[in-house]
Amino acid sequence: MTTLFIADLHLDPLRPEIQARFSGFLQREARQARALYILGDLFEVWVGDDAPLPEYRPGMRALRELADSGVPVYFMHGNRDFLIGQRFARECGVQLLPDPSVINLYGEPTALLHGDSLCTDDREYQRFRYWVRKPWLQDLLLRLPASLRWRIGRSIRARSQQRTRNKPMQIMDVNPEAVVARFHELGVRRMIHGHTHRPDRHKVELGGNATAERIVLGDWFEQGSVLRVDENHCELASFQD
Ligand SMILES: [Mn+2]
Repeated sequence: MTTLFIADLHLDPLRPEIQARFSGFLQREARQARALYILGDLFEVWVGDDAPLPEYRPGMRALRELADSGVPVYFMHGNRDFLIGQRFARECGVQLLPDPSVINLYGEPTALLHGDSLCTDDREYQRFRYWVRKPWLQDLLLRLPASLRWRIGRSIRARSQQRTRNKPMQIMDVNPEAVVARFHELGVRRMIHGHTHRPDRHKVELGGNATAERIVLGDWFEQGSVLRVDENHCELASFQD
């Protein structure tokens, strides 16, 4: 049986076609899977488990149905939906995974990350990440009225879109030294992440004669993107509905 990895769907009321693609994926391919891992940025904006947009509900229901059908579903925070918490996990039947996590994937220790922690050249973003990942700051945010949180969430998104447009592509990608350091730190030879929206499989030199593989999942803006892994195969694929 196949284990599936997806990331960066960026579900948003403005893009109903992604919602449809996601529901179809959960109702068909994912039903046959051994497990599904969602490596962050499932939602474009998430301001707290008490205040999902009504448009997010069908996706949440489809996740719950998948989990109820017996497929384990794991969720890791992205930089957009880092405020997802235990209530969401309970409601959708998913298990929250810390970033990074190392899993045993058919005998191969494999690191899972959202990927933003590897983009160390983007100092401005790393400062932002440092603060918003603080539990005390998140608690504080979650105590604000939901309407205010939505205002903050939307303005952060608008600012980040504006900054992203002005940044060189290189700065937005992973830093090669940060990648090698993370491989050593986690003691693995395979890493799977999303975030950069540059689906690819990279061979990484770890020094000595050691090599590793870094697999980058794609976003779902124009198509679905999924990594399928079983005992013998590892396939990074995109699909239309
Ligand atoms: Mn991201």
